[in-house]
Amino acid sequence: MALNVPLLSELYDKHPKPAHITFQYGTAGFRTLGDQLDSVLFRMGVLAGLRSKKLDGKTIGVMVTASHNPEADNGVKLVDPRGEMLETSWESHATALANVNTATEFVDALDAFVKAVKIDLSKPARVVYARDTRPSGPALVAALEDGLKAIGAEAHDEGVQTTPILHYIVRCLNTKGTKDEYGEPTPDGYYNKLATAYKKLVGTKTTLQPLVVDCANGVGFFAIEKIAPLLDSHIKLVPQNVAVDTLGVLNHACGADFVKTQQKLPPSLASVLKPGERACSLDGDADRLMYYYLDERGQFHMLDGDKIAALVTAFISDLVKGSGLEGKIEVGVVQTAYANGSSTKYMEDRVPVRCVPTGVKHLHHAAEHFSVGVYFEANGHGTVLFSPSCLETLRTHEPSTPAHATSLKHLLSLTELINQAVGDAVSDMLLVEAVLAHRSYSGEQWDSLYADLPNRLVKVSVPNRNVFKTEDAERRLVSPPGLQTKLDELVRKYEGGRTFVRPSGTEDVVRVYAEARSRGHVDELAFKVAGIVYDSQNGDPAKRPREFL
Ligand code: G16
Repeated sequence: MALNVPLLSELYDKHPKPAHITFQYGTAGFRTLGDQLDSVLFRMGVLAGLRSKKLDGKTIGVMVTASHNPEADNGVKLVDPRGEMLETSWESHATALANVNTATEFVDALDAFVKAVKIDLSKPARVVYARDTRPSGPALVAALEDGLKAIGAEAHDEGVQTTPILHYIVRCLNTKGTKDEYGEPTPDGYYNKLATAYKKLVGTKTTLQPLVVDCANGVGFFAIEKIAPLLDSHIKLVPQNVAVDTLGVLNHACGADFVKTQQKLPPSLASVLKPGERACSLDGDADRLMYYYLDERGQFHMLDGDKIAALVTAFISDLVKGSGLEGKIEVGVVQTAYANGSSTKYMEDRVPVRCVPTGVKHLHHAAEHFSVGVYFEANGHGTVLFSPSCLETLRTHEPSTPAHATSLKHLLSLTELINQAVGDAVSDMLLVEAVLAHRSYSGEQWDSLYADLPNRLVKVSVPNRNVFKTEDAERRLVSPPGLQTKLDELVRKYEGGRTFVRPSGTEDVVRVYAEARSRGHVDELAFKVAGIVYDSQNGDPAKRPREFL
């Protein structure tokens, strides 16, 4: 069977590539202004079909989202059969296809690709897709559908969903009828699975105070609306920032990325959250989660991905001990360079810890090496993976005491509650709430597990972020030459100082991270580093952002 060249060429011509743009499959797929992505969506439809054919007709997912980015951006990423990110080796094929300039080049590139990776075109292609609430979404989905048609894929539209629900559905569809069956492949199946596991896990524990949930004015609101009634009286969710139909407000002055980067309360919550209360923020596609609380004096305190990882790791480690499985199940943690130094120390004193480059794909794969792999990025993106052998151990273990049996039951509920496909803000939120209920922790008690080193994240715009290359899990720059030496000299002047610079894979900026013993020092360090980065690329002092001076 051959490619349908006439159909591919005809539909290709409906989706011309904008001149002078080079697309790149980045940290989480393609991301840029939504109105520039039409051609990319068409091509990713074709590629998703080919990926499915290559994997013998397994269902591939396509998510149209730009997650935490501003509303005008959009993006697309492919989801592999177990609900994980696209295999890295295919990212370069995606980039190559996104950048060809004519229908002939496109068909030739497809043909060469099909031969090179040995795709049997007679195999079926199955693709399921969804989008977030961005206004550019429907048109991009139409372009995607043309791509799916051009490759002859059997396609299913899940409409507007959170990113983790799409990942969940992909995993369910591909495991249906196998021993690894993951659940009912529908959004309702997802909500029921999580709600049931949550209620089992918290049982008769005292109900916590209502939880304020900042939905970032995005699709997360739909998920909160759906799951809240299924939780009965076990927890009351109070959704805020729910203006999903209002233009211009998605992720604007709210959401997980705002909280993490600004380290403050979304202004819209100022009149909602009272001293002593906790709240959380989702991001635009509900795959990140950030917690915070106001102390008795009304002071804001952030509980980020590192704090979530610490809370969850300690809880799971105690359950493993409590069920008599110590030595048989190893709990490990995966972090990135953004992890606060204090969190790394807290973890290393308890469990093995690995540091990997930014991007869920890196964390996910590293976490698979542990029986229970807890992975969280400081930005609130993460989950906990239970290995197949760990699941087997949990299912077959004979507890020798009632206390062992209770801990084992809780561990089994956790395997149902925690999304095994990808980081998931709603699943993670219920996980945190369950642990808080078990521990009887307030936000303040949770926060006291360790004290964060003051830190700051700064974005620097440069003409070409691709000149920045890193090594050592992104902790050191190898290019531009000489820059790392300057950073080393600078950071030595700050007690407890640490800094690194890396190009973002989702925004057209270079990110600067810094931490030090005091707030004053860390701000100074971060802005000095940002200034050095800016000067190394722009050379126009007149345009230097004021805060870098
Ligand atoms: C995506 C990735 C995350 C990553 C984040 C920022 O998150 O899935 O793993 O931490 O981008 O990446 P970068 O610093 O390279 O821009 P999201 O929530 O935007 O999909």
